[in-house]
Amino acid sequence: MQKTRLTMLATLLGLMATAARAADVEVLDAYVRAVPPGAPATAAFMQLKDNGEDVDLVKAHSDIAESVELHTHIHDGGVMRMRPIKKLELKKGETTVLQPGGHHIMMIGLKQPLTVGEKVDIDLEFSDGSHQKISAPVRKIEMNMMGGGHMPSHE
Ligand SMILES: [Cu+2]
Repeated sequence: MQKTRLTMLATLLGLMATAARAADVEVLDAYVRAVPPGAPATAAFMQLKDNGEDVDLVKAHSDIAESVELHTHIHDGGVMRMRPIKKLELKKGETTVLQPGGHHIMMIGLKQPLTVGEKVDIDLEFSDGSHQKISAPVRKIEMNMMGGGHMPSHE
């Protein structure tokens, strides 16, 4: 390939990045928890690596659920409870982990059964208005890590 071409491309990309300033978030190891048929809700987990400036994850959308919320867990008198959060702050250069027992994307009112291995489309919306579409496979999660194996409850 010609060097001038590469230089031009690099310049162009540089200009675009400066102009748009869209969130530069790398989504790693995304997956959706497999749930039994008829289960009312599930959750999506992933790692969000912020390669750009500080930005917040403010919303998530998916066609498989009636509503999608950002949640976190808190300890409340020895009980783990889920709480909706308005945003998930991502820091420049850092990786924020969404995992069982921690931050997660809650999908409430499932419209269809989830089959292990099936891909679920999720649209992530950031505080700068940009969106990122991801495709997360449905995966079985062993729930014994939380001691007792019961699902954390909403209040
Ligand atoms: Cu939740």
